[in-house]
Amino acid sequence: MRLRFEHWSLLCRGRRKKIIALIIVLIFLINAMFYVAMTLFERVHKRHNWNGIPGKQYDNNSYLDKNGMRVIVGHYIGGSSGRKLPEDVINANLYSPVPMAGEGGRPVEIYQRELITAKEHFSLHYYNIVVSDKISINRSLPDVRSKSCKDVKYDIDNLPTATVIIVFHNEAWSTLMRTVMSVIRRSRDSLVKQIILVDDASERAYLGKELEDAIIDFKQVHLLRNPKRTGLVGARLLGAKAASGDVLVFLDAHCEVTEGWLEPLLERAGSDDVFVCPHIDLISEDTFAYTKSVDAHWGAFSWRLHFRWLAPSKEVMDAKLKDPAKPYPTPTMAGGLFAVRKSLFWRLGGYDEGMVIWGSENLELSWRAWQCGARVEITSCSRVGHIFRKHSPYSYPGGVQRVLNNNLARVVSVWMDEYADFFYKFNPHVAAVRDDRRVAARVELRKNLGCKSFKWYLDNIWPQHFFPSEDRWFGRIKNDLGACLAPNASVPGVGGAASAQPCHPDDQLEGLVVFTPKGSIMVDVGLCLEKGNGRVVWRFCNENHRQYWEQKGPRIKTLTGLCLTLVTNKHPDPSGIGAPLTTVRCSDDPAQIWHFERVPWR
Ligand code: UD2
Ligand code: MN
Repeated sequence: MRLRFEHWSLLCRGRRKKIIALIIVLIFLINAMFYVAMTLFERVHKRHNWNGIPGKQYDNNSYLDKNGMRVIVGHYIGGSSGRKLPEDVINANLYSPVPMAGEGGRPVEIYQRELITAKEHFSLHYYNIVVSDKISINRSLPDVRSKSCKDVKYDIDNLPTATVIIVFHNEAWSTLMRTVMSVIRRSRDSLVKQIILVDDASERAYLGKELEDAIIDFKQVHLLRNPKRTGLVGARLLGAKAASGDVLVFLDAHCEVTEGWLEPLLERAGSDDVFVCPHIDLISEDTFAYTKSVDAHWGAFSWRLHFRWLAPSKEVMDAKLKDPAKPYPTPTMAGGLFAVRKSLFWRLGGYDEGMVIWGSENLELSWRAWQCGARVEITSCSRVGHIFRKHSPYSYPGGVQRVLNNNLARVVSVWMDEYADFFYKFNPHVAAVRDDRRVAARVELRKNLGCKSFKWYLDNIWPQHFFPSEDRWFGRIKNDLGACLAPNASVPGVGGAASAQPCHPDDQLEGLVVFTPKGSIMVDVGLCLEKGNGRVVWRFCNENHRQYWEQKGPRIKTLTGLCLTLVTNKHPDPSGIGAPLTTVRCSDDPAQIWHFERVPWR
């Protein structure tokens, strides 16, 4: 019996070993299968999500607004000019269209093996040149106009003619030619008198004879060469001087116009003293997909004069609802895409030739238009796609900051009156290059044209503005515990839950707020303090009663009498920095006591 048992247990041990071995083999197999599956998944995933290239993520320079529109913050963002690449690469035109790629404005995917080249060449233009080179310069695009726009009938025979002006510096061959071909394909011949390309002293070989050969068959296309690099203002002026059409239509060199784009521009520009802009849609810098941008937006600017897209006034939104095809006013234009009667362009002084390379000329033109009796408008019926980039790819002779600050100082000194003092006070690096003698001719122009004041412009054209003014309180609102009322510094311009922030010195705009006579507590780019459900938030100002506050002694109250309070329990910082804001019944709690420290704004 005993013997038998030992036998049995021996037998069992042998079997157990086999089972254990089998389990180990199984685990190994499952692991191997899992690994293979993961690798395959990753490969497929990578092909669909091209995430290795700078500019893919949204950051402080672009964000998704409440309508899901990607808002690009329009100011200079540095970047290298791609000069590290070998000369033969920089000068090569690798356009080689793949059938159907990007047709209908669809995104283009590239193969894994092309990713490295795309990454390496990205800084040449700050868009995906490998994708652009695969898309035909004659690709089709969707017609994204609303029905009411498609229904408009134009009196074609009586429309003025256009000269389309496209300036470029070191642009890619395929994007430049796609811009030109889209204009040729999607405009009535009778309406386009000329297409003038102005080469702003490009250095790329493919923009020489190769470009000349590409346009030789199109008699209406003319190529002018700027003998010396001036920047876009000088180049556009060169084009405008050669224009024979009635209306000048300016485009950037990486645009694609869509069906019916020209008629609404010509009709409006021909009938009034107006600079009229198309509705700008988005061409992705990664995939070149054409995406419709949000239906209503207008152009404005921040305290530091960076261009921003914002939601239009309620009045404009209501008018748009009634008649979506009607052009609507905008405080400023983005700069690149607009139409204007040639006679009006010159009568108002063309462009400020002292503005070089890039930047601020869009503000200058917009303010000049409005202050001197003309208008700036957007028409949703003209849809043009543009590649918005995160970085500027070119060189800035003389230094980026010098160029940008010089341009800014010119526009500020000529047009902003007392608001120039506000700007210079908080932007000493621009004030340092200010030289009002150099803008004497533009000041003279302003006088001769009998233009209105900047205050008139803000009060009448952009009454929703968030700048300080004579009747608005401006300064720092500091809690008794030590922290300040300001939007969260890491998400500028987008709002979100409000919390107490570190206080800043007097000369830093980040810590300053405007308190209007109506009761809005507002900060840069039009964010207002709003009583949310429970927590207080920063939201785009919308004249809702939740955005009105009253100062009662050292307390800030809602219209229903609740007190603005720091939630300090469980909060580690004794000054309250980082503590959320809420509204509760008023008490003696120091978390409800605020000090109003006025800061002179000029
Ligand atoms: C926006 C405008 C742009 C201009 C700029 C401010 C849109 C869609 N674009 O920036 O037109 O108003 O704000 O200055 O509204 N270029 C030259 N020479 C140079 C530099 C640029 O010819 O030295 C050309 C360039 O090739 C392009 C155009 O100027 O065709 C505008 O430059 P951008 O595309 O870099 O400007 P963007 O769109 O960032
Ligand atoms: Mn552009």
